[in-house]
Amino acid sequence: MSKGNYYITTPIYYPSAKLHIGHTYCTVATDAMARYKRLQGYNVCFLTGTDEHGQKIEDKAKEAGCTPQEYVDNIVLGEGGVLDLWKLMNISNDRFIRTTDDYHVAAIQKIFKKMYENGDIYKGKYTGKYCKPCESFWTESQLVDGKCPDCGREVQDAEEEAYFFRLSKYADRVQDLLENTDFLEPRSRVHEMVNNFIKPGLEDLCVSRTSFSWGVPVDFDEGHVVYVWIDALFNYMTALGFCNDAKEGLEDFWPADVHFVGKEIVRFHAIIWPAMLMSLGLPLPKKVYGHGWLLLDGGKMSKSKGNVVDPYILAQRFGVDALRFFLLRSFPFGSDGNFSNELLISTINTDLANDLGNLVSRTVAMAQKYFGERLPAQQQVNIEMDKELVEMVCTLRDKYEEQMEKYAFQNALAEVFKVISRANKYIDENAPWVLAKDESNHPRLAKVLYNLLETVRICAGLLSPFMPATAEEIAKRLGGVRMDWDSLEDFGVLPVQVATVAGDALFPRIDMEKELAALEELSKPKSDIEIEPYATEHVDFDTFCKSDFRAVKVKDCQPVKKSDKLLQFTLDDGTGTDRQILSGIAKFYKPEELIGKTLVAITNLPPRKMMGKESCGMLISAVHTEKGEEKLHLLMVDDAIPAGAKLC
Ligand code: ME8
Repeated sequence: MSKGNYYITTPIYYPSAKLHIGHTYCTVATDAMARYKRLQGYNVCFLTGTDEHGQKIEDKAKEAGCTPQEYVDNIVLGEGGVLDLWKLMNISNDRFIRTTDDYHVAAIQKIFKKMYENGDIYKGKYTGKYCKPCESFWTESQLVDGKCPDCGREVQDAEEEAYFFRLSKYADRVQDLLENTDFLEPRSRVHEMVNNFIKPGLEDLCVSRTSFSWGVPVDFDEGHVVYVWIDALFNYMTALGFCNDAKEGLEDFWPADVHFVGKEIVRFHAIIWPAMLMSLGLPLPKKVYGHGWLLLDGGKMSKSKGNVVDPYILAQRFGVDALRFFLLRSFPFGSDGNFSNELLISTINTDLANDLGNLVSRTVAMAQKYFGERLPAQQQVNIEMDKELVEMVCTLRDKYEEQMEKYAFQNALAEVFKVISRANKYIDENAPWVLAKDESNHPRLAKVLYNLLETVRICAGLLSPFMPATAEEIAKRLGGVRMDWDSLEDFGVLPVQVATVAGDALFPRIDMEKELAALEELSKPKSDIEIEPYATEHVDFDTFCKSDFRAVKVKDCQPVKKSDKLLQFTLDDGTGTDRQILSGIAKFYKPEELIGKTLVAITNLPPRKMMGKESCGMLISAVHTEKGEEKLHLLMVDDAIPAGAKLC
């Protein structure tokens, strides 16, 4: 019987670049919590997704020479993208939302209109500062040394007609919510919100933009797109069918039990989100938990700083469960933690190879060696020296639960590992190898091994939210035993004649020095010159032949107004009619250098609009990175080749 419904969410990620270990951290934590709640018997809905609108994405797509939709599709669905990463990390989300999903876009338009109609959104003029990377507006007084208070980067002046949300109207209610309830945790984040944002005076929030178009259009005022945070925050409800019929579950799962969010986005979740829900008269989520950051060399990981850690490499070298475990075992969830390869390897060696791995292999190996496949039925009853271990195991589930309910993953795991250490000590105290020598001690030996196997069962069950594949493997080695929640409080669930199955070491010990050297080698660029990885997927010959490559001669080349990336080419393609192609290569060439050159173009791509101009094809260039800098050379061919010659 279900204990009830439980709704948990991660932030939805910006697919502006590949995700790194910092993003993985939050998703793994949410997954562990979701699995724990399922283990307890709740009917869980775990939502994650991607937040795909905004200027940052529009800019990135332009840079990459594709549409924003193509750009996000590649990062979300492409090889090594967001979905692949969550699959690799064994993330058990029940739903995945993309803010470009039609149902979400239509729902956001309805929500925006509702707030406009109830008077909480009004039209005004926006003047202030805008941080492009964070997609955040700031007032002068909120800046720190004139820079963005979140990321410390330069901000730009911005002025435009815009819609505003009456955030100020909800200041008192939000302050009361934060100060007088457990809505926001850890508690330290409450003081930060109240002192830094509410007490200085909460201003109305600018909630539409006209300077870019990659967003949800305001359907009653052309040219405006909805501010990306409004679009993003409501994902938690549209994914359950709020303002749409495509999804369902609102009645079962709203209000959410908890939103896990990184500390820099607590402001959006603990002030703006409840205020908007209040405006619509909707129930508030029960909790927002602001976790800390994984730091590298004391700073936040970011693509622009070049200090991101690749979860694919770590998972491939150390295993998915080891990586999941490390993330939640090593850092208190509510605070920042310093990531290092040394810490990762030493955690795996100490906790997983030495403590857990050893306990499992020694216990199973001894059971097999002394008794074969099954323990004998004849076993001594527990004696005084078993008491401490058995008591620790019997009370473990409660202690673990107490910590898990506080999202104190590190402490919950510490409780389990106290028991694992105690069990290893119990082996030494009882010296089964000595008991084995004398047949009359075999009932005692069987009891010792039973106690150990039962300890392993309960520990593995409680570790299952963190290391699901490992827990499953351990269950197999204990003869496919039960590890449901009720059974994790009961010592003695294993059948007396438990059947064991031998296997390889769960976590082989890692040679720290060798591994650090290997990781160092992997992180070095191979040479000054880096080339794109080769495609691994074959393209069939007929498909390839459909691409129409032609020699084209540059008749004219001009910069495109308001774009520092695009050049506009007028080309002779041998047909007698000029062909226009736009190419994002202004950084690499001056227009006049190219006039008269013979280039190669693919000519049968569908025409595309860029900066309002049509582009009919694409020029082919060679690209590589040199000393970290992107280089590009247009493919130029012999001028003797006539315009229109087909390349095949
Ligand atoms: O903020 N350590 O998306 P995002 C820990 N789209 N957590 C980290 C981290 C690190 N080094 N780096 C990033 C957004 N994160 C919005 C959310 S929700 C309605 C919209 C966490 O992809 C970060 O703190 O920039 C945030 O919680 C999450 O990854 C997504 O970040």
